[in-house]
Amino acid sequence: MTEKLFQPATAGAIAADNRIVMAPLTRNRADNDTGEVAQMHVDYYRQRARAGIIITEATQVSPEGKGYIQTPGIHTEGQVAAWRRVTDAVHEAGGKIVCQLWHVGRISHTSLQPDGQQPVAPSAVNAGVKTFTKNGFEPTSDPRALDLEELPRVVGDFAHAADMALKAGFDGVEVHGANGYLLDQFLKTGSNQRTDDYGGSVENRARLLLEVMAAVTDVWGPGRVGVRLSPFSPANGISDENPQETAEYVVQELNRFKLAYLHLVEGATGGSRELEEGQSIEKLRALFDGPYMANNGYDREMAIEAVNSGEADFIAFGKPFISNPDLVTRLEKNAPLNKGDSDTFYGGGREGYTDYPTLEEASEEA
Ligand code: 8OZ
Repeated sequence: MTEKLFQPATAGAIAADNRIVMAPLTRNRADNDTGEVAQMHVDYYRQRARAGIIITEATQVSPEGKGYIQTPGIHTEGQVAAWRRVTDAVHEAGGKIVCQLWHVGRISHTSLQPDGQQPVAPSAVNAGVKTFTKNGFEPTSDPRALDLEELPRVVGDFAHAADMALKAGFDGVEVHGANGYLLDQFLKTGSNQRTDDYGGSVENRARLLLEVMAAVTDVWGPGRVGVRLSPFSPANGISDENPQETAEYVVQELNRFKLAYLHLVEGATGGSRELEEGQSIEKLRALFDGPYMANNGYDREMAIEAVNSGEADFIAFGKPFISNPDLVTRLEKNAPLNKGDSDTFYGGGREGYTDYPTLEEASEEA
């Protein structure tokens, strides 16, 4: 019998051939000056088109939203034309692809910002982490707090990027509300010390995210917008006094947008799945009306079980998709997986990017 994981399903208006999703993966191979993707990106995503849905690597919505070298953007005509080649290739191969819309907030460096300005954040509090610049790993620069009057412009940047993603031929967009970037910085108490309508209560801390969701769903309509959150992750220096309460409020509010899916990083991003007392993914999932996409450390068995039991509708795999272009086939056949080389995860060229063998290629070599 074919497990449910390998059967078609819909994420809102997005019809997927199976429930295996390629998670968003930052790979730092775009042109650093233009933020455009290249031919190797076309090949990389095409190779992975058997995923039910591909979520692109995090893609900045504006020059200010950039926080690492060589990450792509989706705010210029050139970037749209470059991404169009990717979406065409994935569609020709029978796949679906959504663009992850990203603003890094304080996780940046002056050398990556327009005119060498300070990165922006809810409050002028350094995350105390590192980012990668042309000089390698460097501490994040001290951010400045966004003025209240600037927030509509930030929402507008997300709306503009959403519109550009539509023009680039994507099947939808995912708002990056996770991992300690701008929208998460607003959500969580450790990074948000504002005393205006965007800080303090959970209603206020969630306001920017919800305004962004409203603006982006206005562009795309129902069933084409997803959101990724990491309620319990300490990624990028994030902390919250009551993460369960924060997430419960947000998830309930998200129901009004008729989203394609809710995507949660379960536990610490790329790390432990363990939660603390009082923290519950099941409770969050139960509060959400639409499809649920689970992520973080799933293997084949866990994924099959989570989908069979109805705990999750989709499972997003990250690292396994880096080293296994044909991950869906390998999971179907319960075949062994290639190991990934972490030295080539971030930056570089085709090595460790488009040269991992499929099962078929591996057997030809043998
Ligand atoms: C790894 C390195 C740089 C950025 C995330 C966009 O964690 C990222 C990211 C991951 O969401």
